[in-house]
Amino acid sequence: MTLKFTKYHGLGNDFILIDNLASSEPLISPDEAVKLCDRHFGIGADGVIFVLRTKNSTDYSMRIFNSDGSEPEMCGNGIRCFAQFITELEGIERIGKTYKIDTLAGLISPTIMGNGQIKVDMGEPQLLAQNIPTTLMKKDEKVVNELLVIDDQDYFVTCVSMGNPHCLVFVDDIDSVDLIKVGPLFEKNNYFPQKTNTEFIEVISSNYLKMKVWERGAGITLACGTGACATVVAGVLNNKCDRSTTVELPGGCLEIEWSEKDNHVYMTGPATKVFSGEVV
Ligand code: ZDP
Repeated sequence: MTLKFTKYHGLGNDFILIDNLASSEPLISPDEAVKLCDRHFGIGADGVIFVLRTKNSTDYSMRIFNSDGSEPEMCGNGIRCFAQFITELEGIERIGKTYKIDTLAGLISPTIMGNGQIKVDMGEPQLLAQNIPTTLMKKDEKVVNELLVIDDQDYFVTCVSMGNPHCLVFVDDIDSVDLIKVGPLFEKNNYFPQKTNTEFIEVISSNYLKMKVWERGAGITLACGTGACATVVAGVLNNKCDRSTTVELPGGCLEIEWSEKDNHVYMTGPATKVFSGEVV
C-alpha cells in the first residue's frame, strides 16, 4: 500500500498527518504508525494524526497514535497542525474560521488566526484524582502540591487532565532535571494507572514560565500543547502565575489563557507545514 502523508510541526513537536476522510477508522495500525515515526527507518515523527470522517455533528474527527503506538485522547500541538492541514485539504484560506473537532477528549475547537497561528479552545481542565487518573489522593480530591517520592527524591506535584493526564512539577532550575532518567519513572509510576505526561516548570515571572516535558508514549519532545495548558492551570492553582501566561518550551512559546469566564483553557501558537510525500 502506498500512503500519502503531510509532515507538520507545532514548535518542533512533529506529526505525520494523514487524509483519512474516506473512512471513520484509521487507515494504518498502531504498529505501522510506530514504523512511520521511526527517525531512521521511517519518516520520523512524535506521532501520527488522522483526519477522519466524523460520526456526529462536528466537522471532523481526530485520532492520534503516539510514536510507541499507544493512543492518547488529545494532542494540543497536534490539533493546531490538524486545523492547518484541514484548510490545506479544503483548499481555501480560512482566516477567522472555527472548526468543531471530535476527539477522544470530547469537542475541541481550533480557530484559524492567520500567519500560521491557531487558537484552540481546549475545554475545561479536569482536576479530580479520579479524572486524571491518579491514586495519589482520594477519588474526589484535587492533587495540588502533593508529595511524590521517586527514586528516593521528594517531588511536589500537581495533577491536571486536559483530556490526557499531566503531572506538573515546579522546580527552581529546569536545567538541573535529568529528564531521560526521571521521565520514565514518572510515566510508569503506579500512582498513574493510565501512565502520565510529566512537565518540569521554572517560574521566570508571573506571566512567563519555562517548561520541559517527558511525554507518555513519546519521551522527550520539543513541545507539548496539552502540557503547556496543564502548566498554566497548575501555576494558577499554586499561585505561581497569572491566568494569562506565556509558556516557553524547548521548541518555542505558546500563549495560554485559563479563562475565568467559562473555565476553558485557550492555547495560541503556530502550526507549520514541512513537506508532503508518499510512503510504501
Ligand atoms: O498524552 C499523551 O500520551 C501525549 N503523548 C499525547 C501527545 C500530546 C502532545 N505533545 C500535545 O501537544 O499535547 C502532542
